Amino acid sequence: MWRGLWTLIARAARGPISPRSCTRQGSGAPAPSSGSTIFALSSGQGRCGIAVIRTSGPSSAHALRSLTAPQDLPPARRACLRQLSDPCSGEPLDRALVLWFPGPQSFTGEDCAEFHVHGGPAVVSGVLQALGSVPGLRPAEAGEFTRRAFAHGKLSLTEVEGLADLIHAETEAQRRQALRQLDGELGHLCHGWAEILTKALAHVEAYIDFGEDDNLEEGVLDQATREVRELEVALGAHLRDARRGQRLRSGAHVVIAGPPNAGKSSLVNLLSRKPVSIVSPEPGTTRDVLETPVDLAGFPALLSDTAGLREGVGPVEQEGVRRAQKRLEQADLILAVLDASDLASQSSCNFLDTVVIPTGARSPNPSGQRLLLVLNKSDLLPSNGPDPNPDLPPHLLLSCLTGQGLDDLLEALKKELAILCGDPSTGPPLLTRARHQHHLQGCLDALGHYKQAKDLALAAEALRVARGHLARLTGGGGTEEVLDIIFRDFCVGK
Ligand SMILES: Nc1nc2c(ncn2[C@@H]2O[C@H](COP(=O)(O)OP(=O)(O)O)[C@@H](O)[C@H]2O)c(=O)[nH]1
Ligand SMILES: [Mg+2]
Repeated sequence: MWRGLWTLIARAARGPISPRSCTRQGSGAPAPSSGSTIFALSSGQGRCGIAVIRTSGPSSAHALRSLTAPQDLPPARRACLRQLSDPCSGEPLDRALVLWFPGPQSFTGEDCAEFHVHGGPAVVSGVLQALGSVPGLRPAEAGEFTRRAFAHGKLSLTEVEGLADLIHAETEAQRRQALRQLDGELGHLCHGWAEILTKALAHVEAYIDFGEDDNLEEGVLDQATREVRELEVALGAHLRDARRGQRLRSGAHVVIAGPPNAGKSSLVNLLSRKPVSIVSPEPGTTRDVLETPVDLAGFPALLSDTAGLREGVGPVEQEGVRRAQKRLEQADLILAVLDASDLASQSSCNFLDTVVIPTGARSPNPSGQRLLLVLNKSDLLPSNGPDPNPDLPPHLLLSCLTGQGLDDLLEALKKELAILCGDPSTGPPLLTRARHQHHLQGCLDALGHYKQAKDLALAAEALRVARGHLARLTGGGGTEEVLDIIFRDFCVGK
């Protein structure tokens, strides 16, 4: 290969993204406020066995010495039992474990100290007050520890988002996804893509500078175009999956629908394990859409109970039916409920014809709306007989009254939700935020401009724009505004 090409690769790499360095430099973050040392309670509020208070900044060592005088600093990263006392009055505060993390080997990259104190409110407030009296220390703002970690290149932006998601994770699937993102999987993927773009850019620039030169290896430009095309395919596949990651982060929309009295509200209460909806033998009880967040077989879901779908009712119930239909259109997964002992009724047949059959039970389309058909009140059917409804689309038998069939339903829901949300244990890294989707789409659009570019200068510029989007996804060149939005998710002490 032409020797000068590597020089060009190096030159291209000095552009807006440096594939390896941008995760570790967090160039968009504010410079860590030099001089100030922050402190906060990092464990939850309220009475507890042990509470963790930590500091970060250059005065951490001084703070640790002041509260544990006359003893000196403990060895780095080793827990030591120390008497804590107020540096001004000498008043004993607690006997606590203390830890000393000299920078840069700490969470924030700065000197850090941790005080593992007894969790009573008086102990915690006494230690916080004592820290406040040490010169150079001030209380931390929400998310400030993480922001400093980002500013010192300890975490990339996608890892910061993973950490925020981990703190807020409520279901097993959310926890798995957040941990993967915290481990930097999405960031690594973006860096791999950025490296491909850097190489393609170097090839194009080589052609601009030395196109006429006989020494330039043949097909340099073709190779760049081939790489861009492959990247387009990879980005396109990820973007098609983008809704999955967002569902995993904010919950899939699961809408329970069916004719009146089929047991929809009973099913909502059974799945959410709380009395969300009124259950009554009187048809038309539920009118407004009732929504409740639930953990469904380890996946987050927003479960909606809706009015029974029927015609010829009064204006209030009619409005309920209209709202139910609207919610059905927005559903990721429809749980269609019918009364197994009343399948021949007009309302059951209508529901089958207008909702179940058109949507297609267990639709094979992985990105479209999904549907599970549930025949409730199986306890009213003759026991141990053959399935009384072999002609219906695939369905599950359930009794909300006895709980029979619930395990099978949860298993089916797990499969459906794994398709809708992506499997965080095995699948490719997911795009969990609109921000990720925006930058990948921007990158893809720029690659489109590359292909259409009439001259090589424009083509090179398109590659630089594409690379800029990948850089911003992981935090290089991020604006203050974006960073503020992301760090707002954190609590004080994180
Ligand atoms: N036998 C039997 N009755 C049920 C079952 N599920 C619900 N019901 C009853 O059916 C009636 C209507 O239930 P509800 O949940 O309010 O139905 P909705 O109108 O579809 O929301 C109530 O009297 C429930 O107690 C079931 O599995 N078996
Ligand atoms: Mg109801």
